[in-house]
Amino acid sequence: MKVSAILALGSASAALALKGVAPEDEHKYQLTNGIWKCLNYPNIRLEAHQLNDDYCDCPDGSDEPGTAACVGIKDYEIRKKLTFYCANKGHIPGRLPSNRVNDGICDSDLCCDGSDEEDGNCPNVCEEMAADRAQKETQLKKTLAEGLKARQKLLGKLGAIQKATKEEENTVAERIADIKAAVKEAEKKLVAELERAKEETGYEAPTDESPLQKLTGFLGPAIQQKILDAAANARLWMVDNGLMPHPDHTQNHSNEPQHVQDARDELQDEKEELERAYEQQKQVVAKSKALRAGKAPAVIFSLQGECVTSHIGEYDYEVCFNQQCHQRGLNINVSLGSFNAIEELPRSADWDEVLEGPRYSHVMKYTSGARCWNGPERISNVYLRCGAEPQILSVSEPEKCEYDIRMVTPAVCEGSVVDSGKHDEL
Ligand code: MAN
Repeated sequence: MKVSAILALGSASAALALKGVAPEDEHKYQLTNGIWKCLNYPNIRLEAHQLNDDYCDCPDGSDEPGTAACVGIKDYEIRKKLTFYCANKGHIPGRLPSNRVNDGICDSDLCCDGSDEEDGNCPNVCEEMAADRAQKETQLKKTLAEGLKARQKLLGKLGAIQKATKEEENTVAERIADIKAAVKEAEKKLVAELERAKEETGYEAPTDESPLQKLTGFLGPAIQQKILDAAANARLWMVDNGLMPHPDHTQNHSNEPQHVQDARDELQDEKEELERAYEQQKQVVAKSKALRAGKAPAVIFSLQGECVTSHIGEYDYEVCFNQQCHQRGLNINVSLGSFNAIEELPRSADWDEVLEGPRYSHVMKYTSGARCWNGPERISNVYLRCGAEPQILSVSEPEKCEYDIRMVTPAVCEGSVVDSGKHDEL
């Protein structure tokens, strides 16, 4: 039997230094008067030589932290927790599932010190791995720093867009005030022309009071106005959509003198101009709000209309920010969806930024693309990670006509650089 324990003699309670045990668990491996008890089965009492002796004594596997002797335990919940700790001196400590201990394979990625196999069977490659990681860490810092710099430029652009949008908002508000004044003027002019026509020819215009006006007269001016506005909007919408003839064509002003008709047309034109200005104001205010929303989505706004293209597999793929994605090939040119939303992705514990590069932090969702033959409309999820140079890295189609596009953009670079555990604010 192999005893891989070092006994600190001279006291009733002695610490064991066992292979495969992490420093934070060492306190669990103490001998009291020469006896150690299984961690979850204190009635099973063992002597030092029975620990890591390649024979499983404890039903929880706790007597074999450094061997694979307990990997046959039937209870999966217990079995999956059996791990082997590698100190990996000079590099990052690792944990290996116990069934990979002493299996004849050097698991250098997790155990660079070779301690997972019999002594001498696996080389210690921790120094090389540490050097490689340090180099990758420098690369990561460089990528993030360059990405942040590129993002800064976008922020400058965003600032300009925000400023222009604010100015547009002011211009539209001024325009609305001007048009309102013009509507008032046109109303006065129409009244004056009607009076002139009455004096000159005795012409009486038909009353403007609509049945709805008559019906709502008792409600008071504020509520009545609200109802009349809603009705006017509904009328406008129906006229715009061809469901109703233009009001000018329905009112009977056929025997009206030309100068009154001209004044009436002028008023109508001003009113229509006012409707268009209100519509424009609605759009500008919505854009302004989206820009104020902040962070990545707002920066992506500043990329509006910019496209990134890559040839992958048999197709060219194009992602346009806030617009559409396309797939083009010999006999194909289809939309993979129109921009619909951008969402933040949760941090994944499995993603090692040093080895794998910046994590994917956002996903842009594109929906309602070209219909798939005999299937649904194409949709795309565009995953974004930080980098200075916009680039499509890969495209896959996990489900028919559903595309996962992975790409790099400075828009999602965040304001700090990871440096072996600590953060440098830039
Ligand atoms: C084209 C491409 C493919 C897609 C098929 C579906 O060939 O858009 O990506 O899977 O159509 O018929």
